[in-house]
Amino acid sequence: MDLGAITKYSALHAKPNGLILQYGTAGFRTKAEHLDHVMFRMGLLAVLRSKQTKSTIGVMVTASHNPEEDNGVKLVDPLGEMLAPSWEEHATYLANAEEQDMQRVLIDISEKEAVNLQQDAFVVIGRDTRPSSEKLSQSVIDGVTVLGGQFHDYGLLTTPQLHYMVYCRNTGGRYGKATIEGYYQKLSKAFVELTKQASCSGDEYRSLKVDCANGIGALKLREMEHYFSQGLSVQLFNDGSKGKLNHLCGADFVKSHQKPPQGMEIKSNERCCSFDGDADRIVYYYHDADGHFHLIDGDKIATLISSFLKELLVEIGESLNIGVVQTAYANGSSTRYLEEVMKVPVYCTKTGVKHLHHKAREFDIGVYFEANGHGTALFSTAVEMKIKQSAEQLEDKKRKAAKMLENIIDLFNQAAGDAISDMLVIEAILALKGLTVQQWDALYTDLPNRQLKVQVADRRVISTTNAERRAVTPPGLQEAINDLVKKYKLSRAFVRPSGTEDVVRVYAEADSQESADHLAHEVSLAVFQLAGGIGERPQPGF
Ligand code: 16G
Ligand code: MG
Repeated sequence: MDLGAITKYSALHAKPNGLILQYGTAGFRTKAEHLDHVMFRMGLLAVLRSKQTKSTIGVMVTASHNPEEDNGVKLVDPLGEMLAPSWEEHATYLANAEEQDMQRVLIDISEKEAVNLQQDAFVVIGRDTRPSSEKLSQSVIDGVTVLGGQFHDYGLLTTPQLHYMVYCRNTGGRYGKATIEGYYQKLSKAFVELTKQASCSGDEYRSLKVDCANGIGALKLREMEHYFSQGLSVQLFNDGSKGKLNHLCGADFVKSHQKPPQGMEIKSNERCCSFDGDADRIVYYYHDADGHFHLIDGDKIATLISSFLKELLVEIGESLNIGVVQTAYANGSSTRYLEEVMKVPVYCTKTGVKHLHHKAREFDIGVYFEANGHGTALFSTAVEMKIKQSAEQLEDKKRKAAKMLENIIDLFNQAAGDAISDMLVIEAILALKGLTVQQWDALYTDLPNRQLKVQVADRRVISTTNAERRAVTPPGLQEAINDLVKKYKLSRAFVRPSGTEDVVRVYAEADSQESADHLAHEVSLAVFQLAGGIGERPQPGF
């Protein structure tokens, strides 16, 4: 390590005094103007991680669904996964170090992790379309270079595309080619082959309106469109040509406001979907003939996908273990449908993609989705081999199912939840099964639910257990929630400190919207009283 050079360059990316940031569920995220030093330092850290793992590490510059003025950064581990927990701590430590402590902190991390500083390092970088992203990714590159790391700057990419690149590079090209072309070709080939097998290819199954949140998804989908146009025609809205990123549009807006994005005209029963600002989330929706809006969220996406996979396995005659992973936010109806009707085991983890991803790895086939639309399906290597063999050996009908499964495996981004890949999987399944969007929606009816936020002095006073479904502290809170829940039918409620905002989140569901709203309000009051609420007491009405 050339410590002199590090000190010199670090001063050019100086940390604002007193600023403390934490590497959270989504990396670092805050106003873009506060992030220059964090980017430089994450460039340094990526080099150390690369040396330690002897693998390519990714750095993605994005703040996903946050407003355009924000930005953020996430490191991607060798298999396309989120950064290991101990390195998240190093990231926080390094990002908050004062200038004069930089050398010591770097040495400290290197020693703790037994990093061989002589080892080569390689880092790949991607960024979203925010005005601040280009300059910030340059600061990452400065960090990489000053520690002697090699790099490849992919420029504009969706977050899942960067995960894909990292995964390809670390698996010697077996997973795919680590180029944008490679990504387009791999997914499109699988999609086109799959949809060729669909018997009903009427027009109603083959066009889709996509709200791109005025983000990177628009650019990438436009580039990719002609690769899969045989199987699907997409019409892009909020493509960034005029609107602001994530403003009144995108998956987060549609899911949390339960209404369509601005800038998209929807005729009744037309199939529509929204991506978020970095295209790792997707939700579907439509208007029925009476003009009512229907949201099809991550839970229903998981249901469609896992049911289809299960059907294919039955057809092939393989008894592989398949599991669905959700969080506490999953609608109770979805969990019941999966367990009781589909007979698929369901598991619950804490909020945050890394927890779901990790759990899903335990199964031959693990399908994971957060209700907000983050998710994918993971297939173990053994399953992939078995399916490929079956596709060669089995007789007619079974072979067809095995072929489909083989293409589906190729179509899912195994490195991360990916709006583009998920969209193509969903479109293929709908075409193969001849399902309309209404038929898909009718698999089960969501229980009415409500989410609220409560301001408290220190949200860390709330701790939870049982995958965030029970509050352990402050004392008395869980008992209060239990008593409130008893007052309503089919009800459930939980609270948790947000990992991305300074608030406590409240979730409630019940047999009617009125009951869900009441329950959520009453739970908010309990949080306010027992967990040190600040500002105005929560008011009823939404
Ligand atoms: C982050 C997580 C997302 C989670 C959300 C919860 C990733 C890539 N993103 O955006 O999975 O749903 O945080 O936010 O892990 P909250 O803690 O504020 O409710
Ligand atoms: Mg995102």
